[in-house]
Amino acid sequence: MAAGRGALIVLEGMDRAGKSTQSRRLVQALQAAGHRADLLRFPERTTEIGQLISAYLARERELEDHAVHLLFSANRWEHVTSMKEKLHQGITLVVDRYAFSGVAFTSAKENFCLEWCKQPDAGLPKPDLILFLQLSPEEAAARGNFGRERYENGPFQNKVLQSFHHLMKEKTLNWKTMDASKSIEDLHREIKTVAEKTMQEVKDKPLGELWK
Ligand code: T5A
Ligand code: NA
Repeated sequence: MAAGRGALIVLEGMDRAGKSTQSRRLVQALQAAGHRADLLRFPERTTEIGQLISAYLARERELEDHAVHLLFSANRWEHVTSMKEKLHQGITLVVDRYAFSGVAFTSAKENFCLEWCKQPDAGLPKPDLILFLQLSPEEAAARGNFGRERYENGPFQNKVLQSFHHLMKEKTLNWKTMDASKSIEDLHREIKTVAEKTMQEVKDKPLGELWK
């Protein structure tokens, strides 16, 4: 019997919730367990579009708010062909931030509605599982002060969280909220269990399209 497709697993959550730590840890553990798995992250700063985004986040250059939103989306679209190829080859993709960060961050700005923000990402590969790493602002602060990148301030982060909560109401998406205040190892074990269950469940199911 064919091994089936890989799963598309996304990690989202507030800043410093541990998305990058857990994404790396999950890919290592899946590979060690004999699964085929790859790590992706958005923004993917290595492409030309990614370098523009990175300079914007570092405050090295200014970009108009709509324009930068479309660049974040374009940075995902430029990876879609390779993502689909890998998924269909049976490789599970673990993605550190995706369209949900895109929508949550832009819609936290003045004069942006959720619907406008979602449109450019409609049709992207639909995640089979979205893990939302939940951490209180106090616990996040205990993991070190905010850096100097754009968006790293308390009031803006609160608006971002509200936008995430709106997005999580969508029942056609498989959101799972995880308690990110746990130790790295405890959280990892929970995430690995949920991920492997999802991989098993979706291997014979077609890949969906996001927000379509
Ligand atoms: N953005 C992004 C948009 O505006 N539009 C978009 O479309 C997209 C995709 C990108 C920025 O761009 C915005 C959102 C962001 O503002 P980034 O590069 O993803 O930013 O963000 P980073 O600053 O790299 O990452 P975060 O701040 O979000 O942190 P993580 O990845 O959640 O956390 P992590 O794993 O780096 O851990 C943070 C610290 O906590 C410790 C770690 O060791 C580390 O020191 N830690 C723990 N400590 C205790 N217990 C645990 N369980 C811990 N887990 C981690
Ligand atoms: Na990160």
